[in-house]
Amino acid sequence: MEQKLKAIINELYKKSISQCSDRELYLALLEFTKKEMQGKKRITGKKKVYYISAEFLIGKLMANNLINLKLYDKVDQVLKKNGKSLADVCEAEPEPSLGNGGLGRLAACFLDSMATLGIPGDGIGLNYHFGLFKQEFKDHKQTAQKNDWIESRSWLNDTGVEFTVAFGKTKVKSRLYDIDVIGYDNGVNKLHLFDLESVDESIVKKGIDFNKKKIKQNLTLFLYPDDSDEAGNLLRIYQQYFMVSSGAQMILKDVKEKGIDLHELDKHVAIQINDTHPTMVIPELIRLLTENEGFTFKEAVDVVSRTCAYTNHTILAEALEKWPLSYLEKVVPQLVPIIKELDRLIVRKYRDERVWIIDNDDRVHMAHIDIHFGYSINGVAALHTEILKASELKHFYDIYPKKFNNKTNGITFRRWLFSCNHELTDYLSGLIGEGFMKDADELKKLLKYKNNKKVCDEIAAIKHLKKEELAAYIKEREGITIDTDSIFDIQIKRMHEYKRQQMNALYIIHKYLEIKKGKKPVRPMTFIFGAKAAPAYIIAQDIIHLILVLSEIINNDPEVSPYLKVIMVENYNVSYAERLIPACDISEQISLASKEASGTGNMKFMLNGAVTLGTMDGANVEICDLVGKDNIYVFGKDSDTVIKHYEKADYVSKDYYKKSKVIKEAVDFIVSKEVLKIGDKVNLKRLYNELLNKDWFMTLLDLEEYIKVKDRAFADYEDQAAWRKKMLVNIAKAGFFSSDRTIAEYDKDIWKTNN
Ligand code: 26Q
Repeated sequence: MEQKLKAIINELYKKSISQCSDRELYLALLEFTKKEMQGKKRITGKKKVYYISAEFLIGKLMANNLINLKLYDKVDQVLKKNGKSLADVCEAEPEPSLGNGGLGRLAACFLDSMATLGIPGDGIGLNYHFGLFKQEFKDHKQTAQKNDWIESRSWLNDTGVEFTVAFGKTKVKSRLYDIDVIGYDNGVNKLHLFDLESVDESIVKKGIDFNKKKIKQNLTLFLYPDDSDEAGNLLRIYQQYFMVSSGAQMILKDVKEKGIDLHELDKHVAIQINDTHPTMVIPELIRLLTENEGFTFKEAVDVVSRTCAYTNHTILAEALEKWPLSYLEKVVPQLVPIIKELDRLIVRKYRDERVWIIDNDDRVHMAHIDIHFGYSINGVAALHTEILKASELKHFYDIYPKKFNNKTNGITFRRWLFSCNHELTDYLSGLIGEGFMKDADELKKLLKYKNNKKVCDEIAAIKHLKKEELAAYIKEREGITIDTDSIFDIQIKRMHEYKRQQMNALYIIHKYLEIKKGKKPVRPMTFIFGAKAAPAYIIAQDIIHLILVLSEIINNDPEVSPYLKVIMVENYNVSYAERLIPACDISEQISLASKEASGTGNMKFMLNGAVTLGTMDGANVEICDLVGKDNIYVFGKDSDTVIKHYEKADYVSKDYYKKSKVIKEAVDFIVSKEVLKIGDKVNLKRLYNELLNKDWFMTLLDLEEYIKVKDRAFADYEDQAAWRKKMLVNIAKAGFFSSDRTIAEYDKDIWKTNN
């Protein structure tokens, strides 16, 4: 390995390793690693999975590819010998941002697990040149810049393969770029990213502004541009169709090249549809089979329905896509007759209008297409699937009980333990052997050390080390000093009202007011947030503003800052998560019960020895079942209660505000003189009014109990022996949340690639 790498470096730079910069070494390692992956076997089999998704939040790839090639330690040693650090070299990689959050990161974890388990499974997505925006803070507000991540040398391989995609009479060319996905100690699958041949980066002027109507130039520039107006929504549909048409053409080409009869498509292909964003793949396949392959409509519908499966990631009504028929007529007129025919099939069969595809307002319910014309519908955590069956998709469950199934999400331990926390990984290997690296369930072996003080202390020492590393990084990046003996309380996820970052902010205000009144915490507290808000989501911007203003006030108040620090990290992304998660003491998972389909950050924190503070929502329920009530802090109304409030429309936030002095004080502080001196009245007043008069996600409903339980968690932290035991139990029980387990379940129940 050493010779190969040196040869590449010599060829590129005519230098020795020690003379190279980290950036030069990164480019050399890129070439080396790509070659190594090319030398690995392509995973093949009778049946292949295509995981189609508008997002693949892959993060930086170097460290993970080396880990999966089992070359990380060797490369690390070679560089060390020459006075270099592999971790520093890996930093030189630009980070793609081809996703918003959980849904996109899940797709990336699944690719890793499919390759690791040797399941033939490729990803299909889009090659967004500027990804999701890069977040910058100015005047305590979020601004958006482009993330220009594609370099002349990158993980992308230009395949030269092209397809034509038609939007009615307008035709564009798509070009296929592939990224190799290497399994842990296994072969390679591929992530296929389609790009617009005629894309023009130069139409982006200031920030992320560009002409949304210039489809032939803009189609693959950004992930999810502003969808608040018609042009933005149309662009989303253009992107979705571009992705599915290219993908469908590629799949049919692959299958035909293998000499397979397309009538047997379902025996050779499973297409997993990641949320409704790729739903048009169903009518598109039907179109291709009938127009080009001589299928009757019925034959096409039958085989496609046996090939496609759908994963639901949300019950939020506003996130379930319903496109006006007129939009589809404008963008993809060729699909409209097919969608109408599919709707007619359903209308003929079922009188219940709630299951029709096209509603009375002529909106097309994308999920309904997936449910009727796919063979599997899965939720992403046990509670979520139960809610789908019992309420959100009940009418469909009544028709197709057998199609519904649960696949509780998971995370790849290669990234979320081995790569981001070498120290803990090495320690665990020394203690319980390396078996857990291939079989995550073996983490359970740790349980026998539950009452072993030495082991618990050693795990706590690793936590402290990771806190020191994070503190140094935050000092450098954000310019804020934090006390590494303080408790690190972390909430990192998309900014959304249902996730209730505002509730956490109200707790912080409450603590601030307590300190001002003379009630000092026994130990300093550090609150860290990381989140991007969708540019058009006004209240989410307001919450970011509040947190940034609080941070300014609190961190600069000499009376308070020794006890309290608030940090909102700039441009939170996968790499930042990899530093934050190993350093966390308390993991904030405080969504309104029933609203968080699963959560996956909760699993990453647990695996790294943080204790969850959460509601009985999403996968928190399963975490609670696994670790037991002593090892998690649960609060808040349960999902049944919340769902009933919505049904009866009887939640009035002002009642809670009036009833509780603590709540009133905290909420009023948002528009207090102190805050308005620094903050923007428009944002703060709007947020204040929202909480008081609407509070759709019931922040005030759970606030008092949140304060109580969070205070208890902080107090419990002082019994370090007991806390360390909780850490250990959390790590030991995290094996269930390996995405290898999740993917094995998808394969056994849905894809059946081994049949
Ligand atoms: C839809 C229509 C128009 C514009 C944007 C969107 C849109 C964009 C992104 C809708 C949804 C998303 C992202 C959703 C997401 O990340 N969901 C998360 O998926 C995770 C993986 O299953 C779960 O763990 C989380 O609970 C869920 O919130």
